[in-house]
Amino acid sequence: MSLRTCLLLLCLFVCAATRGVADDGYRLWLKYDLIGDAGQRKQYQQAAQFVSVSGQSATLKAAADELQTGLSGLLGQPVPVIGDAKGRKGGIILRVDAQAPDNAGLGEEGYRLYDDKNNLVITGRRDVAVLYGAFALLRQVQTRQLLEGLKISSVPKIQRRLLNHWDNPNGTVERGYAGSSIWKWYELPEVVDPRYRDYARANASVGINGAVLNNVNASPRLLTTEYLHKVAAVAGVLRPYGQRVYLSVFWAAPKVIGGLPTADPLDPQVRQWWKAKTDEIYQIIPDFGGFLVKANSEGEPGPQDYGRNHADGANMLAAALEGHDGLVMWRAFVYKADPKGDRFKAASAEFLPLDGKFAPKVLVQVKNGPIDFQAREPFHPLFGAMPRTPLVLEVQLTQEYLGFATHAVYLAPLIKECLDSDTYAQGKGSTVARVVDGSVDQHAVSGMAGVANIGADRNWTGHPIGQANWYAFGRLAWDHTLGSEAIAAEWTRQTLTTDPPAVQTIAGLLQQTRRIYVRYTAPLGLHHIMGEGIHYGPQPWLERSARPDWTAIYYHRADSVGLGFDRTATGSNALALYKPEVQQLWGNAQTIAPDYLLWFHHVPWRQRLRTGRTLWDELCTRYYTGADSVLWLQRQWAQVQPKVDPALHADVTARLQTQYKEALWWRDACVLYFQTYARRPIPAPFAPPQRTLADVKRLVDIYQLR
Ligand code: GCW
Repeated sequence: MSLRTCLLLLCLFVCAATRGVADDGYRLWLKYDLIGDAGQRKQYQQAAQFVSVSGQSATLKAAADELQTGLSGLLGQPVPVIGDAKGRKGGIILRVDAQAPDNAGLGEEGYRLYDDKNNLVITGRRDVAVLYGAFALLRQVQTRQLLEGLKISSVPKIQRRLLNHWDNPNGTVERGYAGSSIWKWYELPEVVDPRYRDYARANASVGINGAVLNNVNASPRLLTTEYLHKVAAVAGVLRPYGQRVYLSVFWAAPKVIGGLPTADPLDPQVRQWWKAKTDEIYQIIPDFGGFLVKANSEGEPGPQDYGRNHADGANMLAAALEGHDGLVMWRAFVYKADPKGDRFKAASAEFLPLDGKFAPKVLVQVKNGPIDFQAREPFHPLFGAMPRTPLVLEVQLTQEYLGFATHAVYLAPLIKECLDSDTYAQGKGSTVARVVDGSVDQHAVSGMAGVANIGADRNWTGHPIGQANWYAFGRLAWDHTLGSEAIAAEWTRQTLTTDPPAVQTIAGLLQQTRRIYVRYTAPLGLHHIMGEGIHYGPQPWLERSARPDWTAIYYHRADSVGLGFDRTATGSNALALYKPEVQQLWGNAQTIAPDYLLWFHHVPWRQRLRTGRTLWDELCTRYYTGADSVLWLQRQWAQVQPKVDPALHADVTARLQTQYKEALWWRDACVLYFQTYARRPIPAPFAPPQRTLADVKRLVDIYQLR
């Protein structure tokens, strides 16, 4: 960028900042607004007088550009990008150095930032590491950390840190609540929306290094030559930012687009078709990341259609990838309709026998919990139970069961709860995080996937707070030891305000949002009691559906005696899938943490819990206090009003109003419905709902109308 353009940009930034132009959220956490405090600004100005970069790669250019744009915006001074610093001081030096002994432990992507007394140095063994370091430096400035004496070294704990888009070729997004897909397939490859680059910048800034572009309920279209060229155009934008593209594959593609009579993974023609298709992909997209597969799940075709198993299918794709640097991520989200069974155990039944049978290029991708992205789930029993198979942790950032883009739910606490759970696979400390990063079983590959909450809405995620979930996913995939409230504070400082008390208030409220959501929707371990199909609003009365395990009564098992799914030895015994230590933790209704109680026990309404209340009273208490807590969220949010952009503040305020209204639906629907079994009054000090169960049913059943 020339000095003139730089000055022009600067002028635009300053004007925007001083005129108070409404923040439409497009810039996410990469705002780079001028630092208001002149004294503070000066300190940074002295340390960032230029950016020096030797080397020409697109990635280094992206790093230098980002520093230039970011720092000139933040500091209100031109920040020229120069070649060799030639002994100059007071700048930022980008240095790729694979030989430096201090860089030895950094791997491909790890970076170091340090103050060498003359300049700030960003170094790593590869260009992409320097790019991550550049974003880390910008984060330091945006969060107002001191640069003097800076010394940071950071290496990702997980290798494949991927967003999974559930985007369809027609532009819709399955379970997407932020508008249509950002991928404009009909316009590609000729028209390349500049937005793709901003997407790539955002991903890189939090360390995300790949994206599965299409829905796991996959269209075969993406594998056609025509579409591969479109995919290549997106890959071209993502590449300088260290991201590779991946595709979800439709299992029956050899039939649908290959014209073969079968998609049997052991059929030589089918194998040949995939091999040729994979070779073609790598010709068009040389750094293609690999395949994600949903097979024999929820009606999708798969190897079982031909009497084969998941390993046969996955290994066939792995064979097709031989000679290429790509992986297969085979999803474990499978469950057969069985009215007598327990869906909790379904994936284990199919996958445990296959441990050790997968080819080295295969990872099995497992959702955080055994059912389906509920507001709270125990960790999936496959974690720690398949030592010979690398497992990818899949979490959902789009809020399918968590209030769409209407409810404020910051998900880092949910993700952390899973990551920090101890599987006891190799004794104490074998957390899900350590199973996934490969350290428990010494796997060479590792991955974590977040189902994206991104759409074409101007602010990307619909709910402004949803941006924090994209952010937190990347940060946790890079380093699962980070704390969720610390991440919230970091995001807030870059996105909403740097005012310390306001940051504290916002991070504090974010940290509570998921707990609050659980309390007014599904407290004490209730799960899957939401609206049928749409997965929005309460529908605990749902007793008939296309499959029994899509109803609500299958899961809550309310009767005149009590509530909850007995998964101990007297019930489905799903608990036996866990190691003895975990069984001990959850096996006893008296000692289990109340948050997990009804996941594992059918508890009498009058039984007294650890909290001192009976089950019924505790249930009501949680529904009522949960809904009340939304008012607390509103008050906390109101407090920070002077410190946050007015348009953005108003948007969140309005969404919090909807959230409260719907929290009351949930509360009233659930207490009134469960009361028909418990036959107990709503305990003091709570007032019984003013409406009847029929009233609330009418209200929420509207959402079931097509
Ligand atoms: O939770 C279910 C969703 C489906 C989704 C499926 C999956 C993509 O309701 O919409 O399909 O999970 O994860 O495969």
